[in-house]
Amino acid sequence: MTDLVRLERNEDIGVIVIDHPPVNALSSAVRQGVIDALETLANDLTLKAGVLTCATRTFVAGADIREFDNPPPGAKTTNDVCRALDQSPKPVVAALFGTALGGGLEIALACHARVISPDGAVGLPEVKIGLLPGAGGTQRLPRLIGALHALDIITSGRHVPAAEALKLGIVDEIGTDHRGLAINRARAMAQTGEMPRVRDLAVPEMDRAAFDKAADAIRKKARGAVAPGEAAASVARALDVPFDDAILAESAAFHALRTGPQSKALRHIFMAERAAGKLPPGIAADTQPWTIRSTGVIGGGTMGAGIAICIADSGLPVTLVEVSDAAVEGARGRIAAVYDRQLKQGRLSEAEHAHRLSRIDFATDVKALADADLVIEAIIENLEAKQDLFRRLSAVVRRDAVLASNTSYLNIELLADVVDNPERVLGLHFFSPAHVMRLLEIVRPKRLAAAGLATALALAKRIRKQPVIAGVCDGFIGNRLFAHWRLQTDFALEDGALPHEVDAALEAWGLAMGPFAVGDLSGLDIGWSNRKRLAPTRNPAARYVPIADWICELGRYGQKTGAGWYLHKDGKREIDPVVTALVEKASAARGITRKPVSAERIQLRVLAAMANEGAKILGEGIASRPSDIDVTLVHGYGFPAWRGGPMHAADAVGLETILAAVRDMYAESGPGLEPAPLLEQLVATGQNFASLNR
Ligand code: T1G
Repeated sequence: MTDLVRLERNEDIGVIVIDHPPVNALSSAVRQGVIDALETLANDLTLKAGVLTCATRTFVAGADIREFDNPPPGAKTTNDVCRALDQSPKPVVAALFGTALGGGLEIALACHARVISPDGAVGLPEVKIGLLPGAGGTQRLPRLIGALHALDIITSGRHVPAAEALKLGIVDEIGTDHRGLAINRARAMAQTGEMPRVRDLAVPEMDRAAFDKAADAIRKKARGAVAPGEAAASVARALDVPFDDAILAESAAFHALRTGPQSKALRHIFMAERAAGKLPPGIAADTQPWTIRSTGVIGGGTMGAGIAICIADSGLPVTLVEVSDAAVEGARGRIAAVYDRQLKQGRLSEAEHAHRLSRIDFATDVKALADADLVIEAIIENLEAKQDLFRRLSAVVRRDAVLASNTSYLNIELLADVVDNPERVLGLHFFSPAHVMRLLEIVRPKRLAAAGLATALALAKRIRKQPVIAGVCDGFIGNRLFAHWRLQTDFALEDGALPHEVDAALEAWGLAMGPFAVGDLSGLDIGWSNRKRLAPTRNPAARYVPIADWICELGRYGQKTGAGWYLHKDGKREIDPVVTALVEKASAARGITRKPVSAERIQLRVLAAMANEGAKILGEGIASRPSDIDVTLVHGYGFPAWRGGPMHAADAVGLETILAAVRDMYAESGPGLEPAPLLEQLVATGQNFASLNR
């Protein structure tokens, strides 16, 4: 045994305890320790049975992701642990709690029974990091709960709460004293001699056509991600391939995915998410956050209502302030509609529905926030209005109350200027719908106290948001990159592509929906204002000032006719010939000879524009590391996670190629698209963005 795994004794039961904080990840040393403990259990005549459990806060949360790039040579695998359990001469019962995930659930499935604590959950989330369960999960789970349920759990990667796990048959019992229950169950099994092995069970009969249909739907929904389809194929093998052969095929598929680009990208995002949630270099890692007990939100429109819901969902009380009783009723209605829908969908119980609503109070005077620890404004995107509000708040709330703005691009420094204590002013940029989108840009003005930043990170964790710290600039990180992404798609129109060709190119690249199709959701006229804002503030000589007007002409057409880029019929989109003719007419009027634009060129230029702007953001100190930019685009803008974000994807293409594309774009489109000095420096020194992630 290693010091990460110990064998405790409870009379005639050997309790194997894994103790590898923080999540008991199955590292090579832990796997070896469990195998050694099972051997001791098998050879100790005073022990009649075993229990497998963990110390600290959770049962094993999976194999150790940090080992995947360089697996220790000759180390025992998780499959070896499962084989040792299969070969155990004595029953072993798993005592689950916290989140028993991935390899953790797989070793539990190789045990002879499983008990779980009431607040525990199980899952096989490997697809979320571009893998499939590689230690028998695709073979044992179908044998326990049927192939269709197993297919859903394995290809969605979702967590299964204890009650559902019991109902499905993944676990045998639920109990607060999960370890005591497991000991009793192990002792009883030793006495009766029963020790069923999941591998020996037959997969329950089911409708194969239904399974195949579900598997096909999963492949279609994966939008370019390969792991879900591979996982489905492995589950299918449980239906008609002998167990040991299917295990070999599962292992082969696992290793092919582990060494492939998509899993590397998804593991990069997994680690990047956690890095982004930490205080940046230069601030003491143990900086304590201020205490947040009560909060206020000002403005009950779509954003303000969504932010209030986030806060209430986290268990904190929130007072939403609007300008009038009528506006309060509007906000109340927006909030109730969200919770009523969740109740109807079965996502909330009646009691929880009432609880959450009870946490939200309403007022029409900011004086109601006098005791709030944190106030977030979500009023009109107008600097003067926000400054006026901050002046009034400064006179009402406590001097140490955090004042945050949800602005999506205004200069937070100018808000800090007007309050009595600028150290507690920052930006909390939520993404619409605020109660759904995970990204939260924490915008850090120069005078923000370290504890203020720590407070924002702690709040993000509490309201289950993915934080990214951004410096103050026009558009912070996400909107700044997005503006350049959209500029390239408009340039593609001018060069000769049609809207549906641009959408098709980017959807083939992994986007859920192309930019013009997205535009149709909000209406042609929306969003052009963002483009117009970008163009004149940069350089009137640049090419994109005229195109901003050109695109706005189309926007006005959309406004007038209510048309979109597409005709939408029965949930399908078709090209609108009127709009296509408009695009061609606008080009002709500008004397542009349109020529076909390849999907590859559209994809490369969109990526290159984002990577170049990302390099400028890094050079200006707006983002601490390239992986923060990756997390922003993945969680806020639908960038395909299996490409790892724009900076990781640019590394994968090669920065020389990226820089060459940037230089071409600059030559064609002028100021604002200059190659970033950092990008040129990385190419000149043979480095990449990954070398800057620390
Ligand atoms: N390996 C290594 N480190 C891990 C880890 C893992 N599997 N999971 C978490 N950590 C680290 C994480 O990096 C962070 O470190 C700390 O633990 C707290 O994590 C064979 C091959 C368990 C729900 O995909 O979903 O098993 O930043 O901040 O919010 O078929 O972590 O403190 O240094 O996320 O409370 C499958 C991934 C692996 C689960 C806890 N398992 N982890 O969430 O804490 S593949 C997973 C999570 C596998 C088998 C295959 C979450 C969590 P640091 P945290 P949390």
